[in-house]
Amino acid sequence: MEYLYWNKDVELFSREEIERIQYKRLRSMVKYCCDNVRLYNERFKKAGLNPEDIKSVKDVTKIPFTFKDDLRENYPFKMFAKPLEEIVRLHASSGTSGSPTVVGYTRNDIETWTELMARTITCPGGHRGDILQNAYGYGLFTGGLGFHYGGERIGAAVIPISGGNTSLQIKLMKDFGSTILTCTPSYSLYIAEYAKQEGVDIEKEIKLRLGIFGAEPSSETLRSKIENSLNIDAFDIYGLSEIYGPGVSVECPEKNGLHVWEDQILPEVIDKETREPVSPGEKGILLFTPLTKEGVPLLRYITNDIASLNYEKCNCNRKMVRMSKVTGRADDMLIVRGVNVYPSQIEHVLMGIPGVGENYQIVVDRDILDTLTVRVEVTQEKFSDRIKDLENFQRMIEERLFEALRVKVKIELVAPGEIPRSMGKAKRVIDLRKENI
Ligand code: DLL
Repeated sequence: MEYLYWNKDVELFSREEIERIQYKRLRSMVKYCCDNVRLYNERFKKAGLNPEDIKSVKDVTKIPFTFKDDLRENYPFKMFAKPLEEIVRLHASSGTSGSPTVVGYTRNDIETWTELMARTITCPGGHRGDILQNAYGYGLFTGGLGFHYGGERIGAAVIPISGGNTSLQIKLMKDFGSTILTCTPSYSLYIAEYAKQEGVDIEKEIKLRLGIFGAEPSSETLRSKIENSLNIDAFDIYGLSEIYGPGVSVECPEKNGLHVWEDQILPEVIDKETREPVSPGEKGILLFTPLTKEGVPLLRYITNDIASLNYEKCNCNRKMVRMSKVTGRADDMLIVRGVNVYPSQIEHVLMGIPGVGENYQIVVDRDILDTLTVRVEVTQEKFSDRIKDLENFQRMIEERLFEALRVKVKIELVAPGEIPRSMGKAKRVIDLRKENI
C-alpha cells in the first residue's frame, strides 16, 4: 500500500514528540483562554484552578468542560479571544433550536486549518494534479471552504461546484475528468444513482478514483455501496465547525480508524454518565481542545459524538491516535416506549439486508403509545417482485429489527427514489412527537 504525507516531519512524530508539543501548546492555550475569554477566566476562578496547575498533558482532565450551549449563550462574539479587527472569517452552524453557533477565524487560524486540510486530503491519497470536485456546500457551512483551501494548498485543481445541481455534477465529472469527489456520503450515493438513471457508464466515462466523505455518520456497508456504485475508494473524514471544520481527523489507506491531527487538536473520550475519561478502545463522548486556535479558543469542547480512541500502531506509520467512526450522537438516542434506540442500529440492520436500497427514513410518532415507522426504499430489482413476496420481505425486516431493538417497528416499503434526497447532510430521523406535545 502506498502512503502519502503532506507534512511528513509532523505526521510521523513519535508519541513522545506528540506529547511534548501538546503539553507546550496546552500550557500556553490555557493561559491565553484565561487572559482573553471572560467565561474561562470565571470558570478557572470558580474551580480554584490556575493555568500553572497544568503540569502535563494528563492534567487536561482538571480543566472544566465547554458545551455547545456556552457558545449559544455567548452569541455572537462573546467567546472570541481576539478583537473583530483580527478576525478574517466567520462561519456558523445552523442550530436546530435557538441561536446558531458562531466561529471566528484569525488569519493564523485559516492558515492552520488549511494545513490540516492539506494533510487530510493527502492522507487518503490526494495529490497535486488531482481534479477535486468539491460538492460540499459553500457558505456558512465549513465543508465547502475547508476543502477548497486544502485542495488548493496541495496543488489539486479544485472545482468549487458546491452541493446540488446533480446533472451539472455529472457533466463536469465526465468533461473535466474529476479524480476526487468530496461531499456527504448520502449525496455521493445520490450522484451515483442519478448517473445510473442518465445511463452514464461509470467505469468508462468517469475517472473518479477517490472520495472523501463526511459531515454525517455512515456505516461500513454504506461505504461498500458507495465504492461499488462509483468505482472508487471511499474515505471517512470527520470535523466540526467549532474545531475549525472538516479536517479534525481522516482515514489513511488502512481504513481502520481516523487519525486525529494531535499536534493541533487534543482529543479525549469521556463516559456519557460519569464524564470520567474512559480507557483506550472504550466508547464514550468525544471532546477536543484545539491547541493553537486564536479566534474562538475552546477548552475540552464536548462534541456529543460517540466514538473511541485507539493508540495502537498503524501500518501507515503515523502515531497520531485513531478515532473510531462516529457511531452516533449522545443526543440522537430515541426513547421509544421506554426503549433506547439509536438510528445507527437501524441503519446497521437495514444495510445488511439484500434488496434494501440506501435510503430510509425513521419516523417516530405518538398515537397513545410511541410508534416507530421506518420507510425503506427497496432496490429496483426488489421493486419488481410480486406483492406477496414484498409482504414477506416487509415482515422479515420487521422481525430483524425487533430482534435488534426489542421494540416493535413498522416497515413501510417504498419505491426507489421516493425518499427525499439531500444535497448536504441527510435528514434520517423525523420525530413528530415533539410537535404533538
Ligand atoms: O460537518 C464539518 C465537516 C464538513 C466534516 C465536511 C466533514 C466533512 P458541522 O456542520 O459543525 O461541521 O457538524 C459537525 O457533524 O459533531 C458530527 O455529529 C457530524 N459529523 C461530521 N463528520 C462526521 C463523520 C461539519 N465523518 C457534526 N461521521 C459533528 C459522523 C460526522 N458524523
